Amino acid sequence: SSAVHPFDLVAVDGLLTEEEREIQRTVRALGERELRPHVADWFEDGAIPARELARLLGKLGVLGMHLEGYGCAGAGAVSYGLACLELEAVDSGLRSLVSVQGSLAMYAIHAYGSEEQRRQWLPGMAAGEKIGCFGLTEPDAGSDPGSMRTRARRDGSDWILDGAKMWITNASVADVAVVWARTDEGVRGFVVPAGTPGFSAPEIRRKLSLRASVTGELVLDGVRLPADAMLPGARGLSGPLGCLNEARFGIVFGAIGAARDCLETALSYAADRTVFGRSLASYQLTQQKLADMAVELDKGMLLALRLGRLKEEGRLTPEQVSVGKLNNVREAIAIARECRTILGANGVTLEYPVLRHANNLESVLTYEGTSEVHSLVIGKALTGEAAFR
Ligand code: TGC
Ligand code: FAD
Repeated sequence: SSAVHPFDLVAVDGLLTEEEREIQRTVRALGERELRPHVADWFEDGAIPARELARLLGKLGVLGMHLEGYGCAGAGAVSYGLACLELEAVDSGLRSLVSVQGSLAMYAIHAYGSEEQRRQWLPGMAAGEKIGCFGLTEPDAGSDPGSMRTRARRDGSDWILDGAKMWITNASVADVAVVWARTDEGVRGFVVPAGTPGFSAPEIRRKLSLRASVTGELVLDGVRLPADAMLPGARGLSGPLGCLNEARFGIVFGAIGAARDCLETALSYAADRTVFGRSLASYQLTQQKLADMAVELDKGMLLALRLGRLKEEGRLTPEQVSVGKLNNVREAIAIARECRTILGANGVTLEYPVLRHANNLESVLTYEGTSEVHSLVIGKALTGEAAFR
């Protein structure tokens, strides 16, 4: 037929280099071949083969792919974003695995770690042999990480950590946790190997969202660490928040992947489905939904690419990342829900990806800064007034 892909409406491809298109094609092909056939089962079972997946993604080269050295690919920001987009087109849980590994755990060690810490952890994490997690949120401190209670105190030259982290992606499968704790000198980061006495990571079950992703708690009960477990380069809340900028950037692209997958599914379903004697796609009401969704998808993609180019120029600000995260996740979840209506009853099953994406996006709306937090960041930028507290 003469139908065009939504991205072709604004010729998105013309904004990508040949190398970027190649990376996107490679990740998409791997996703279709190795991940999509299993993802509904992983979601339904609430379990993923995390180690195998980490190795597969490590071979693909997407773990810490935007970092330099230590076995990392050193790719550009847009290439990294496109990899996130293609993984999240399969499932937000897979993009989460990559975000937490590369943009949070590895980035923290890369940006703030000592040379020894980088050499010890990064090559294995880039290869997917070692899994990392990032513990900032606590049971009583999510949007306001400054109110964290987890504490690290000195005992001679050692550190002793006490506290609890909650809602931590990859917690129970991690080999290493980057844990943020309050100290006499402000918030500091610690590299905690999973086997350390006093450290445990029970899994959180019964999620209705992001079921193809491992989530857990981190319990720190008198965890003794040597002096060199602390990340020397991070002081204060700007340490963890600096990592969040990286992961949020990946989500700006990733959310577009989930939305694209929903819209592609709805377009093909509407073309094939006959209602009242004609194709569902031929009705004006359906076309209005499809047109509105395609317009929002394209606007979100253009925004992601603009932020990607700014990041490549080293000019991307946290407020700009908030604009992208707020808009693209909010529009992606709206698209997923609208696509669900087009699929009728078929939309509520795991035979189609749309409600799985919509459910996943509930987590994406909340983690990495809720939509309300990003609204307030933008509000502060616009008015100069901080309204967080
Ligand atoms: P505020 O006083 O504004 O700032 C404290 C210090 O931090 C600096 N800062 C930043 N630095 C880098 N990047 C940013 N985006 C930054 N935002 C602030 C700031 O300059 C200051 O530095 P300094 O040197 O003066 O001390 O902080 P606040 O306490 O008022 O809070 C601001 C707020 C609410 C925006 C912030 O706390 C926030 O972003 N809250 C949301 C927390 C969040 O996003 N948590 C996510 C946890 S990780 C996660 O969800 C992983 S899921 C991943 C997956 O599975 O894919
Ligand atoms: P709260 O902060 O209690 O917020 C509750 C509601 O209040 C929200 O709607 C919020 O927007 C609103 N609110 C908060 N402050 C204000 C305000 N000032 N004005 C108006 N409204 C406000 N964290 C990690 O550290 N590492 C991880 O790997 C990780 N993975 C996650 C995986 C999943 C599946 C999920 C669901 C969460 C994960 N998180 C992780 C935690 C996530 O970052 C937090 O859930 C998030 O930051 C929000 O914190 P909270 O849940 O405590 O909600």
